[in-house]
Amino acid sequence: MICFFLSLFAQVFQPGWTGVNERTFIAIKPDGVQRKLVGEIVQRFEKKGFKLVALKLVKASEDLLQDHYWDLRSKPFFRGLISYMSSGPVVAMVWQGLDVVKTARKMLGETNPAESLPGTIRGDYCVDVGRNVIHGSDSVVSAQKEISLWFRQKELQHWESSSNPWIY
Ligand code: DAT
Ligand code: MG
Repeated sequence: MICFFLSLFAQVFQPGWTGVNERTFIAIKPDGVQRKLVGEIVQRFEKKGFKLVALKLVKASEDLLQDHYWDLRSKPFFRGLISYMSSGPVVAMVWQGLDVVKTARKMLGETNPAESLPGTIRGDYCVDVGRNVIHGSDSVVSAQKEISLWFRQKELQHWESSSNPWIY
């Protein structure tokens, strides 16, 4: 048990994953791609001041999606969710910055678009919980798990953003 908490602590507080180096996994779902929302959504994260670390257009396998949504496997909507998420390409991304996990969730809005405020992505661009256009990690631990599921280490770019001194 102690080992588990030590390894969890080490995972969450490893130097590359906190403060301005915090990372989150964001995916524009197949409906977001079909509805031509990719540019608009990427722009929101860029303009906010977060740094793009990885981006790819992928058709996710059912195996990957089952791992990704493992916590929801007993929900009645699970099959529908997997089939919707595998129905077309998804834009998978990693964004980095101070408090990016929490802030990105605010930018997304609530799970149900009807409860999402105007100004949020789900509040502005969708109406149905089953077609809510975007995914964002709900914690730093989930972000680490999701980034490692969707990306290989070498796909994560290390680069200095020239706007850093104007953001921090
Ligand atoms: P979120 O995507 O806000 O983290 P979640 O992790 O609870 O929400 O659920 C994952 C996705 O599953 C969600 O984005 C849309 C779908 N979903 C959740 N609740 C649903 C419901 N009641 N009916 C249909 N789909 C649902
Ligand atoms: Mg979730």
